[in-house]
Amino acid sequence: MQNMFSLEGKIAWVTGGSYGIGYAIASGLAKAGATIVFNDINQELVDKGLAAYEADGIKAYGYVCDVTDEDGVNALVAKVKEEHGVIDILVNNAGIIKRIPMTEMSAADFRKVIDVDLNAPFICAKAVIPAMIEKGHGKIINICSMMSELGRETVSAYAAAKGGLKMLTRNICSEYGEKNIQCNGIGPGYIETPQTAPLRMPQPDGSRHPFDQFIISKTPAARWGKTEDLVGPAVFLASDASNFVNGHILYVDGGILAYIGKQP
Ligand code: NAP
Ligand code: GCO
Repeated sequence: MQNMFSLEGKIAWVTGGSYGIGYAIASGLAKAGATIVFNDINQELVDKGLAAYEADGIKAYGYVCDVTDEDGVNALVAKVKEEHGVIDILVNNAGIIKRIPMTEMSAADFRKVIDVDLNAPFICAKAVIPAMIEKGHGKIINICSMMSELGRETVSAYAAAKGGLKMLTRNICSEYGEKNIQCNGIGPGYIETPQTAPLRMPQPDGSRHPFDQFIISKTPAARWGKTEDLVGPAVFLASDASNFVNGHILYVDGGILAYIGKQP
């Protein structure tokens, strides 16, 4: 049974894996046996990631690459193939959010979020699929969001991108499933990372941020998620254990999407 979840001999590329969810997922894939490749937009962040992986006893290989740059992505994939081999597992994790009321959001800001959160997963998947086809197998995991299903104030661009990412996931499944490529999504709930830090900032009087209290009331688990909560689902979707799971978005949200919320 354990072999089913083994990633021995596999090369996994986690985009934006210097910290946060990407770092946790990459660390988990490494502990399951994968060779980890990650990228970030500048050498300083790559070095920060390399130091963190080393401190955790994980041998990872870092590359400077902006996932929105198609030439840079193609160059990274070619360099990884030359230095390590064909990428077996792609985790499209890199992402940004801009919390701005839609009528106050510039088209440039909207486009930037779409570029990183939707166009880039397309670019990265397009770059790795040909070699996966040649090799006879591949795993693509897109980090979606509860905003792939729900909206809320100030996140119009992010929700549009993550909703699109859900459908890109289903389309890659549809187009390449017969080539033994499984493309699934992970939809994290509200996770404690730098991206959500502003939503958890304690109030001047020391009380919890209103949004923090809101999420606690909306989550059956009555807590924010931790990045470690995503590791098991990621290893499952990266491994042979999920070879007949395709086009699925696995929500790791503590039950938020199933729950109307605690009465105030
Ligand atoms: P995070 O802490 O902001 O980390 C995002 C990572 O992506 C960082 O390493 C960041 O590097 C990198 N990145 C951003 N733009 C990039 C680009 N153009 N090229 C390469 N790397 C880039 O976010 P997180 O909370 O870990 O979230 C990771 C993923 O999970 C995102 O897709 C996010 O939308 C999704 N998600 C998060 C939550 C949550 O509650 N935290 C819930 C659901 C889904 P820089 O420092 O250089 O920007
Ligand atoms: C927000 C949060 C969410 C989380 C996540 C939820 O502002 O509502 O940042 O978008 O990041 O995507 O699944």
